[in-house]
Amino acid sequence: MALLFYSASDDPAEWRELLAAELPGREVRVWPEVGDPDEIDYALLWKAPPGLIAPCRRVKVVFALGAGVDPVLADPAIPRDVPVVRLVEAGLTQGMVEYVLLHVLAWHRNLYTYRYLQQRGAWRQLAERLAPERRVGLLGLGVLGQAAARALQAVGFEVAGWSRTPKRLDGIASFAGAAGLDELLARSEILVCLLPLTPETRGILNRETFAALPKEAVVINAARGGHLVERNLLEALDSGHIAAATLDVFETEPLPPDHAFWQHPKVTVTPHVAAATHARSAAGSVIRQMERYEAGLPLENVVNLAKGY
Ligand code: NDP
Ligand code: OXD
Repeated sequence: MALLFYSASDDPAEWRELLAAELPGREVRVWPEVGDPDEIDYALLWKAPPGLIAPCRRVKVVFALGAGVDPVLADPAIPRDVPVVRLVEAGLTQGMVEYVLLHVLAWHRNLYTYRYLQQRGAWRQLAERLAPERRVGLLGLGVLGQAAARALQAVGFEVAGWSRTPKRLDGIASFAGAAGLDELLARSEILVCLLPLTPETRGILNRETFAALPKEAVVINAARGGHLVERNLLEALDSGHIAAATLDVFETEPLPPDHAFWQHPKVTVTPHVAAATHARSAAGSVIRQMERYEAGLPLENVVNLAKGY
């Protein structure tokens, strides 16, 4: 039997080597070398062209090469009767923790304002606050949200998070559901989005959400571009209600050269790099799930297709 690999952004040669070393007896085929599609029983996909696995009718498990499975589920050819396993791995989590800490601290300690002042040769000491005096709110308290929350808490921030179901996390306030969202927003001076993109969360960073944040809040979106209503953010930045934003993800990627975010003085753009998939640790995580499956053990990190994450 064979595994079919396709990724728009990962090195197939590296993955082939890593997988082949750990999966003796299983052929690793990198698309377009599909061979006999009936021999493909595992598929490992990231941003595959729609319909790519339609001919592979004997696929037993689809592995996503990312944590957010929206690009995989967007393909109507993904079978609905086989498990889709998303990527949960230490490298991805570490990357996101670093990204969130970096950008929360940058805004918290006025890094961009000092840079602006430096460029003008201006020696001006701004009012500084310490982390326990700053409230950070996370949209999403899953694998990445909880890891980021813990890291922010360790620095001393007052951290709260929002999820579909309430959480019990020592020292981290948990809000859930529609009513919980308003409470979370009202107390978030820095808001970090780490939600999956689903029909329920699309457009959640919108005019009403921004209005519910305290004046001069900062917004960090490291989840998906589809969460953000871009024109609403531009309005909120122009009105001054939102002080600044850091955006890693965009509705259109790469961000078009003429997009307003590139030159906006209150926006920091990063090119979808918050948390990259690291082949070595990620391959280990995928192989572990295949071994569980072969041993008849329940798969972990299976996507709930009804919820979309
Ligand atoms: P998880 O599935 O572990 O966590 C998702 C969280 O969002 C859960 O807490 C879940 O609630 C909550 N949630 C989902 N839907 C709703 C809703 N309708 N209302 C309230 N809360 C909701 O995902 P991860 O933490 O692993 O990843 C989060 C996202 O980060 C990914 O989906 C992806 O889009 C993005 N990402 C971005 C990267 C980048 O480089 N920019 C890299 C990796 C991921 P509950 O716990 O109750 O289920
Ligand atoms: C992911 C991503 O979801 O890289 O893993 O965006």
